[in-house]
Amino acid sequence: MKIGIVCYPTFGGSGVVATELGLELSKRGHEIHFITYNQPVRLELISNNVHYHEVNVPEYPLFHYQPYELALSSKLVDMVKLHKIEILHVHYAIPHAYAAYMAKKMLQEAGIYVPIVTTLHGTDITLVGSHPFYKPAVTFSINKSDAVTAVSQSLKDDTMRLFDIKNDIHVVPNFIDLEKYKVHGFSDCQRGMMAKESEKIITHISNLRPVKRVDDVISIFYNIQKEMPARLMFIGEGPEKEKVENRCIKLGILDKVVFFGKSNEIDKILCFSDLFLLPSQTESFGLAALEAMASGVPVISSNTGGIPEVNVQGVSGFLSNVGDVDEMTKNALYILGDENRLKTFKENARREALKFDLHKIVPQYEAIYQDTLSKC
Ligand code: GMT
Repeated sequence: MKIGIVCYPTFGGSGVVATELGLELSKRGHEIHFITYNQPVRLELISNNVHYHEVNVPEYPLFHYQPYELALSSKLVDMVKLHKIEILHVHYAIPHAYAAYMAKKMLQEAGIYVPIVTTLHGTDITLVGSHPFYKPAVTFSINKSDAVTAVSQSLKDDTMRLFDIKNDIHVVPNFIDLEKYKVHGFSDCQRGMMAKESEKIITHISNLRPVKRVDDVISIFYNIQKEMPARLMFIGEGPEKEKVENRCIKLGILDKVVFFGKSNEIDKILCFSDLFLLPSQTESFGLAALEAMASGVPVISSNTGGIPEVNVQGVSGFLSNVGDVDEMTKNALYILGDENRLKTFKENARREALKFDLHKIVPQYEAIYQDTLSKC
C-alpha cells in the first residue's frame, strides 16, 4: 500500500509511535510518505520506501496565527495526487484529522477517493480535545474518519464518554521494537560512567509538562536516596525543568541528578537503569514505561488512564493512586532493596513488554488499512 502518515514530528509519544510504525510498514513492503512540518525525530533513514514531505507555512504578517491546517490540507492534496497515496493515517486528532478530512473533500472534487484512519493518542482527547474550544471540531473529525483507533481501552472509554462518537473505535496498543531494547550483551551499556557500583539508578523520561507530576518524581527519588545510594537520570525538556532544578538545589540532591535534555538514545540510558518512575496525572498509554520495561526496567507508576494496561501490579512494577508519593516510595524501596527481587522484577518487566512486540501490533494496523480500503 501507499500510505501517507501525518504526525507531530517531535519527541512526544504520538510522533514516536507514528514514526516507528511508518518505518516498520516500509520494511514490510509498503511505500510510506511522512507529511509533517519537520522531519520526525526518530526518522533517521530516508530509503526508497520512506519519503518525507515538509509542510511549509509561509509567515504572513496579516495573520496573527499562521494557518497550519490549511497548509497541511493543501500539502496532503498535492502529495496524494503526486504519489498516488491510497490511504492517510493521521496521528493525533488536532488538527490532523480535521485537515485530512478537508483534503479528502478537496480530492473528491477531483474524483480521487482517499480514506482516513485516525489514531487517538491521549492528550488530543483527555487534555485538549474535550475543551469546548475544540470539542465540536474534534467530534466532527473523529466521526468523519473512515477508521478510528485508540492506543488503549482506557482512551477508547474516555473518548466515548467525552464525545458524541458515532463510529467504532479499534483499540490498537502502542508497540515496541524489542531488538532496539536489548537487555543482555548491550555493548554500549556504560553504567560505570553514570553511577558507582553501589548506587541504584532511577530514571524518568518525559516532556516535563505539569501532567507528568515531575515534583512527585523528585519526592520519590529524595525518599529513596535517604535509604540507599542512588542517582536519578532525568531525560527530557519542558516547562517544569527549572522548577525541578530549583527543587533539587533546595533538597540538596542536585549532585545526584543527571539531566540529559532531549535524547534520541533513551535505550542507552535505560539499559543501565534499575527503576523507572512515571507518576503522571493522566496517561493514555505510557509509552515511556513500555520502553523502560522493554529494557528490563521495572516501573513505579500511577494507576491512571491506560497505564494499568501496560504496567502490571506486582509483576513489572507497582501502581498507586495519583500523588501517593509515600506508597510509591515504599514500593520502590521494596523492589530495589533486594538483589534477587530486583532481578525478578527486571525479568518480569521485559517479559510483559513482549506482549507489545511490534511484530504483533503492526499487522493490526495493516488489517485496518486493508479493511478500510476494501470498503471504498
Ligand atoms: O505524554 C505526552 O505528553 C505526549 C503525548 C503525545 O501526544 O505525544 O503522549 C500521548 O501519546 C503517547 C503515545 O500514544 C502515550 O504513550 C502517552 O501516554 C500520551 N500522553 C498522555 O496521555 C498524557
